[in-house]
Amino acid sequence: FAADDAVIARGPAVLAREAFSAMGLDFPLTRKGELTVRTPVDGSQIGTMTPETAASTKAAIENAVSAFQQWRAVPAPIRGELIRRFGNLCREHKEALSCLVTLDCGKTLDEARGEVQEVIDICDFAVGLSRQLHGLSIATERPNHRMAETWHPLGVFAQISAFNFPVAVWSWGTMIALTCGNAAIWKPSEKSLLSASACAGLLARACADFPQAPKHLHQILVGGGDVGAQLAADPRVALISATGSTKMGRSVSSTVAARLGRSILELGGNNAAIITPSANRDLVLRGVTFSAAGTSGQRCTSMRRLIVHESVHDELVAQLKRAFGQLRVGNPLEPGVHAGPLIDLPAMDMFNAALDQARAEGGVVHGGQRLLAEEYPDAAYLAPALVEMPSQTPIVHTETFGPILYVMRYRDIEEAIAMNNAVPQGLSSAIFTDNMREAELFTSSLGSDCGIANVNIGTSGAEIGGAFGGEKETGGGRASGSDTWKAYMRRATNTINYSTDLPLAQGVRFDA
Ligand code: UN1
Repeated sequence: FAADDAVIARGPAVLAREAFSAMGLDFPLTRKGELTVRTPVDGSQIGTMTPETAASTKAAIENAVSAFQQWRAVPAPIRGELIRRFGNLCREHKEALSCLVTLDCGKTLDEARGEVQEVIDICDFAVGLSRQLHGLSIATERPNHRMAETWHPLGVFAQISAFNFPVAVWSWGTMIALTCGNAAIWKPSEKSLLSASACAGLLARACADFPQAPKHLHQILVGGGDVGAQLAADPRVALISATGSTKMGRSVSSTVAARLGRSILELGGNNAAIITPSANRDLVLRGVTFSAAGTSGQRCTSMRRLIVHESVHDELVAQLKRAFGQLRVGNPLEPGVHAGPLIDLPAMDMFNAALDQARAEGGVVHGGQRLLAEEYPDAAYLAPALVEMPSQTPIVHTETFGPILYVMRYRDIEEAIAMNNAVPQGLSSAIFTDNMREAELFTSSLGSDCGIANVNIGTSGAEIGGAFGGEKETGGGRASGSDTWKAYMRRATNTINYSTDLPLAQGVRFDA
C-alpha cells in the first residue's frame, strides 16, 4: 500500500477503503449510522458509524471485567508477546495506518508516519517492560522477616483519546495497561474514527491469533461524551486515562474522584519557549517553526508562546515572519507540505476569535489568513499566525488549538521563567541558550514548572521513553515511558515472618 499520486487523486473516501482492504480489515463505516465521519482534508463525508448505547457500554464493561479475570493470570512476559505481535502488525501496515491518521486529523503524511512510529515504539517498550514489572525488597525492623513490594494488575482500564493524536496516545496507555495485566476499553474521539477502528482491528487480529488472550480483552466504543461519562462513572472501571480539553478533564476527574477511582489526565497545554541572547539562531528558527506551525498547532505540546530577550526580539520576529511565510500549507497527503488543515470549520472560528481578541488586547497579527478556500470550501486551511503581544494578556493565558504563536519580550532570565510559569497550564516548555547557567536554572526546581522542560529543542515531539504529561490544569497525569506503568498496577506490601516468634512493629508489646 502506498499513498501515491494516483491513490490520492481518487479522493479520501476511496483512499480510506483501500487502506482498510490493504490491512485485510473490513471497512467499518456504513451509510446509515447516526455519527458522521468526515475528513478535515477536504471536509467531505467518508461514511457513518453507529454510536454505543448506555446498554452496550454497560455490557462492554461487564465483558471487560471477565476478560480481566483471565488475563491477570497470564504471566507478564507472555502478555508482552501479544503486544510484540500487535507492534509487528503496525510495522507491516505502517503506511496504510499513517494514511488513515492523515485522513482523520489532517496532519501531514510524514507526521502521521511519526505518530504510527510512536505506536510501534511503545509496543517495543511494553515488550521489554513485560519482564521488568519489579518491586522493591525493603529492610524490615523485625528479625527473620522479609518485606517486599509486589505489583498486581489493577482491573479494567479505559482510555479516552483526542482527535489530534488519534492512535499514539491510545497506545501509550493501552499497551502499558495490557502488559500490566489489565483489560482495556477505548473511547476514541468521534472525530478520528478511521485510524482508531483500524488499530482496534489489528489488535483484535493479534488477540484472535493468541490463545492466552481472553475474548473482549480490548474493546473499542464509538460514541461521544456520554460514553466517556458512563465509563468515568462506573466503579468497575479501575483506571481511566483521558486526553483532551481541560473542560472534559474536569468532568471526568470529578466523576472518577466521587467514586474514589483512579484517573490519569493529560489536558491542555500552553507551551512557551524562552529565547535567550546566546541562543543558536538556526536551532531557534527550526525548532520554533516546527513546534508552532507543525501539525497546524494542534498538538498538546504545540508552542504557543515565545518569550524573547529584548536584545534579539526585533531581529527574531523578522526572521520568523519570513520562515512562517515560506511554509507550505496544503493537502496533507501531498509530499512537501508542512502543515494541513485544522480539524474542522468550528476550530477555524475559534482561531479567528482568538486573533480578534489578541488584536483587541494590543496584539499585532502577522499571517493567520484563510488559504485554499476555493479549492476546499469545507476545510480549514490557515496560514500560521505570529502575534506580537505587549504582554501576556488574557488571550495569551488561553489554549487555542491552532497555529498561533504569541511573542513577548523579557529583560532578565528570572522574569522569563516567571512568564513561562504564569499560565494555568503546565505541559511543555523550552529554553534556547548556550549559557549553561540559564539551561540548568530552567530545568531546576526554580525553573520551568512544566512536566516537560527542554533545552535547545522545541516544546513538541517528545519521545515515548520519557513520562509524558504536565502540571496544574494539564491534569498531573503521566503516560508513556519511564515508570508510568506503576499507575496501571496496584502495589501490595508483603511482610513475611519466617520465625517462630511474633515480634510486633515499633516494639509494641502485647503479651496475652
Ligand atoms: C498530544 O498532543 O496529545 O510530544 C501528544 C509530542 C508527541 C505527542 C503529543 N509525541 O508532540
